[in-house]
Amino acid sequence: MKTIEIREFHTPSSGIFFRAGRRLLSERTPFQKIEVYETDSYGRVLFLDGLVQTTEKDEFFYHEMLVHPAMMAHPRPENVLIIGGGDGGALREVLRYPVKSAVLVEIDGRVIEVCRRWFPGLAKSFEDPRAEITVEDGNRYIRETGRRFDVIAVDSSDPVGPSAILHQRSFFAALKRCLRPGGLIVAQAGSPLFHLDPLRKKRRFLKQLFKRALYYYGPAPTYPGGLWGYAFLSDGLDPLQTRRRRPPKKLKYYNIDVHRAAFAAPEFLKER
Ligand code: AG3
Repeated sequence: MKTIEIREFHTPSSGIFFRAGRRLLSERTPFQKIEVYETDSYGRVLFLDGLVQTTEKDEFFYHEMLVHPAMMAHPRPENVLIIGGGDGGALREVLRYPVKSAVLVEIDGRVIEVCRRWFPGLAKSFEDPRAEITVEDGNRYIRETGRRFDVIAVDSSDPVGPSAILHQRSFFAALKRCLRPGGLIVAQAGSPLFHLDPLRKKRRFLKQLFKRALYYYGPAPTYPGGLWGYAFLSDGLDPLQTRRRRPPKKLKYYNIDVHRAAFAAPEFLKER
């Protein structure tokens, strides 16, 4: 059988490769290049501009860890906003809670359509009546909307291309204004192994903007370094305060013990 080999370089001399049986889709949109491959080991894999965004096999680590620490830390998350996340995975996790609405703002409508077709396990969340899908520039949306949210999750890609702005100070300052009192923000924050400098820089401005700017970590087998960082931002809520509430059923990674452990700083990341 003919196979295709696809790779993402994480550094000039290392990265990840997949042998794919089939290329299911490759297309250029006004924003980026979208590709979907069928692989034996990871199932379907979604690439944006050559960077692995999600795979059927390991997406649960990232989507559960992006969403549940925030949803569990907030006492009553009713209105949720997701910036990016056009594959629907973060939305699926948010909708496991009894929220009133979950607004997803994705810049590239084609990502949503492609994932509806090729990643039904993620994109089924789009059919939920509580989901409101908006195809728009997230950075513009947060500056123009009058809506306010209890939890905001930033499910961006790397700080290049259309996602670059979603890693900047001005974006987080504007995002903060979209919070209801007591609200909180989580954002994917890159690889602590390979993106430590930008992580440090970001932490500096986040600490100026929020009373609490914490990092937590979780596995991400197909992302650079295999360990992923997330920022937890609030003006009050402490993610480590124990709650009686139970997490949703049938998760694959997250639980209360994982939650606590995720906020522990690994030795190599402890601040000098
Ligand atoms: N968002 C984070 C993707 C980062 C991947 N980076 C990389 N492969 N270099 C993922 C979106 C999934 N909802």
